[in-house]
Formats: sequence, structure tokens, C-alpha cells
Amino acid sequence: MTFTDKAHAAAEHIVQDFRERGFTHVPGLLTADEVTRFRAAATETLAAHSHTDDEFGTRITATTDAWEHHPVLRELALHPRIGSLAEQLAGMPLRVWGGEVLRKNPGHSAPTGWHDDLTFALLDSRLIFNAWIALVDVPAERGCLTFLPGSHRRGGPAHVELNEYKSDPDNYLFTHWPELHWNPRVTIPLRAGDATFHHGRTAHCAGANTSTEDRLSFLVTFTDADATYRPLPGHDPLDLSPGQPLPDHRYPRTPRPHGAR
Ligand SMILES: O=C(O)CCC(=O)C(=O)O
Repeated sequence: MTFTDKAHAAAEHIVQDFRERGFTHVPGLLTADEVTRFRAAATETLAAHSHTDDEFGTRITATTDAWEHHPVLRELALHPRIGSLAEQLAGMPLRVWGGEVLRKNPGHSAPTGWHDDLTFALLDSRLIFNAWIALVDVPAERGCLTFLPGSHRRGGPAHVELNEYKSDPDNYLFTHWPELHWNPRVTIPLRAGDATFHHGRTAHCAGANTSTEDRLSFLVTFTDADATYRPLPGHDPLDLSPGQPLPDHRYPRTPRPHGAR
């Protein structure tokens, strides 16, 4: 049974996995018709506005603020079914903080190294997490995500300094937390319309795309409703002041199916 069949109530194991393992797999988050529509919008946006990350070797082609510029992708980022699920996972009110298209092209692909998302987060927040939504089938050879279960609960600082990542992007997590070497690894292939949700502190990576077709996905980033802006040393890209609450008009509260709060 898929998530769309179930009147938007997340099965208990989906919520439990997210909280205890730091990630969860949601089959059938989007219907087939939705996948077709959102994939067309994603392809259109990538053709018009995108950049490729060659600096850290992931070679992902990504959009910049696609959810703010493209009306169909805005619908996806603010989809009530997804917002409702996100709040069930989080157990707290949320906002949408970002929504981007990601493509890994088979001809120019590389693995995405081990990292956690808090390393890069521009927020002081109780919770940040991503929904990684497959817009095509993403088997292992097309570069689906692999997670270290429970790694969001490891001890030590909430996140490392950005410089630590920059000086050793592929190993910095294992250097700082050597016990992660012995953590089991869980790889989750996705059918088009499936998603994984992962906590901002969960260690994860992705394979290179060694298939013959593009890997295409949409990433929605959620944060708790009371998060404030926190630039990183040497990285202050937004027109917000440090400590400023996120403005509702730009980072809306997650919509729910019936507008309930
Ligand atoms: O798509 C990828 O290869 C990496 C995505 C990722 O790291 C994330 O969603 O946090």
C-alpha cells in the first residue's frame, strides 16, 4: 500500500523509523500523474536555471530556489500531503525552508560523499530534515541514498565547523566520529514517486549514476516553525539578520490537507 492510499496518515513504522533510525522510506508519496507533472516542471527548470557542483566533486546539477520561482515546483514543495507527513514525522509545527531539483547525469557522475546536512545549515533550529523525492526510478546504480541508522543520535557537537568539511569533504564525519565506521549502512532504492526523509544530523551519501538515464529528484527541506537565521563563518548568503525569525511570506508554514493547525 502506498502513502497516497492511506488518507495521509503515516504508518507507525514510518514515524518510528524517522525518529529512531534518522531516516524513513515512504513508498508512493506521489501518484503516477503527479510524478509526470512534477518531472516535466523539474526538467524545464533545470534547462533554464541550474548550476553543477564541481567544487566538492558530487557533480550534481541543481536549481537555485526553484520552489520560489516555478509555480508547479512550488506546489510540490508546499504539497499538503507532504507537509502533513512531515509534521507527523517531526511531531512539531514546521516551515518549508527549500525546494530544489537535483539531477545526476550518467555521463558526468560521481558519488555524493558522506556528510550530514547540519554541517551546512544556515539555521538555528530544533529540527531540520529533507524529503528526497524520486521523480524517476532510482535503483542503487542510479545513485540512491545510503544512510547510517541512528547516526543522528551520536554524541558530540551538533555539527562540525564548515572548514572541517572543506578540508576533507569525504572523510570529515568519520574523522570526527570514528565509531561511525562500524555503523551498519542502509541503501534505499526508490521507485518514481517514492521518497526518503532524513534528519539533518543523519550521516548519508549517494552513489554515482552508473545507469544510462538521468537521476532526477526533488528535495524539500523542512525546519521547525521557530527556527532563526544563523549564517556560517564566511557564508552569509541571505538577506536576513543573524537571529531573525524566518518570515512567513518567504518560508511558509507547512500546509495541511484541510488547513488545520
Ligand atoms: O542527491 C544526492 O546525491 C545527495 C542529497 C543529499 O545529500 C541530501 O538530500 O541531503
